[in-house]
Amino acid sequence: MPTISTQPFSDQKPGTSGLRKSVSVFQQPHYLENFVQSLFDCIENLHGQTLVLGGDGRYYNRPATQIILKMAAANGVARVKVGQGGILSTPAASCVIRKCQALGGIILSASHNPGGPTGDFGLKYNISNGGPAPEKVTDAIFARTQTIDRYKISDAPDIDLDQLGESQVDSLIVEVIDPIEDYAKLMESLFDFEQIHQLLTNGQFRMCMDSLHAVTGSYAHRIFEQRLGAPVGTVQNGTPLEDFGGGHPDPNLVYAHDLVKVLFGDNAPDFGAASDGDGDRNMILGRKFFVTPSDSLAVLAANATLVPGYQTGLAGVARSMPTSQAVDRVAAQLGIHCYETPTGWKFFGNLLDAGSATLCGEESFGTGSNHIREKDGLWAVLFWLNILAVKQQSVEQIMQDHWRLYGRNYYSRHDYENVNSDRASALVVKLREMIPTLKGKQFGAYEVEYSDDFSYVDPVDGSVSQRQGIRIGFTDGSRIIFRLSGTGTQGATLRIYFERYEANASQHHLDPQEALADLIAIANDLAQVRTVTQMEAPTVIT
Ligand code: VG1
Ligand code: CO
Repeated sequence: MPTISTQPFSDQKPGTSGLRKSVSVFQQPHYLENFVQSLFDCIENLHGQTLVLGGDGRYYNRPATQIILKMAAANGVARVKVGQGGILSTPAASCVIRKCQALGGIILSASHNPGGPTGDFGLKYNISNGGPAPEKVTDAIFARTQTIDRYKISDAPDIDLDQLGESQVDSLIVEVIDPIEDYAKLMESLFDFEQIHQLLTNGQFRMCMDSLHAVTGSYAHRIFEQRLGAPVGTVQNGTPLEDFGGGHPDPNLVYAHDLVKVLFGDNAPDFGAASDGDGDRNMILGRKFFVTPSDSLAVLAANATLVPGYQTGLAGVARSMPTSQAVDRVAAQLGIHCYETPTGWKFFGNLLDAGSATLCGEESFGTGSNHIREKDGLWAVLFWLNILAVKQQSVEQIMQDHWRLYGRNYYSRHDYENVNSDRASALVVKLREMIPTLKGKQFGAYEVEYSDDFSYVDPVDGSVSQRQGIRIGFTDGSRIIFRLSGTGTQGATLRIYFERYEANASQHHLDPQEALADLIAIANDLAQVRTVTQMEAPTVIT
């Protein structure tokens, strides 16, 4: 079996969600191979095991799949289940890993980052629970990439990824599977498909699903149009493309502009949704109405018992630290615990495995549950449809009622993309220095109650993750949070998160940017954001 000698690349440290780099970086000789061999070297008892493999279909998905299959063969893996065409959405991969009790899986995706020859590519390893590898695993892989000097790869020919069924690369059995079937069955076991079918075919309710030319196109066609009977055309931008049609496959008000045009236009449908490159994010819209991801998580938690898969109630909920505290209020009402974790889905895995949390969410358009170990875009859309089918109310009505009951957590995130990395790091250092001086300080109507750099102790395994974002909390519960992105591939992305609680129902109709204007000004002032970023305004506001 050919063993190829190689030299380390210094930049193979996985970020918030796997290793993400531009395609041209991944295409360098030995780059992908080094990382995959480092991963294989870190997996105990790889020999004779089953792995799952698939990606979001972006440019370089197919060649990377062939390389990984040949390396799996050379490293003694017994069986790889690979999605047809090399495709598996991230949630579907998690579903398959769990269902076939695989040792783990490799997901090829840079998620919401643009694709194509000049876009990004990525690789993520998921462990046997179906979830992203925890930090101790990714740290070990990175350490291995720094000393690697050889990798093993079979010289067998490429296999046919389009033909369902089994074939062989040397002694490795490659099983090409339908990427949708197991996932669709799982969805059917959680939601009331009959009731959703009635809603979608009653002649009154209309929905629009925008797959942004990314991986959920085929999943959405099969589930919404074929299984649930929604009219053909319900799914738009539903043909997966290697470059996502040149767009950002990121479901927010900026990048999902086609959907926004439909839902905020004349004769708008009742419900709109979009998902990202690899299908784990979701955006929910009503007619001329946007649901923030943080509010969406709170609504799902408050209404979970209306849905068959969650009718016995929730064990607990979890949210990433920058996600708004809307779900905390629901948890308090339900008498269940709300966990606060660092950004990144990998931190939810232990809580889900331990049965401590049932629903999880992030402000970055990620929502999910214990049905798999990844966030799940179409799952969130089906969850909303199930609630709408039971309640027979509009999205806006459900949200207004929710705010009346719990109060509204005004929320927004401002991103400054492609900032000079040194300047961005300097900003964080300066804020860290400021932390001890802030408590008790008054900024207009706001008084600082606490300030820290968020640190998390995993309640299950005791592992500690430090420096996860600078928090400034005010006495009225408002928060400003600063952190640098761990998924970008160009310069640094500064994210600033704003949150303010409003109990008074007569104040629930404001534009979030207005409602948060004072906090936005405080953040600018404290961190000198404009000067540091040399930008007048954020590049993306969500
Ligand atoms: C971003 C989001 C985070 C999410 C991660 C992966 O990370 O903020 O909440 O888990 O992307 O999502 P960062 O480090 O750039 O803020 V995905 O759908 O890109 O896998
Ligand atoms: Co994603």
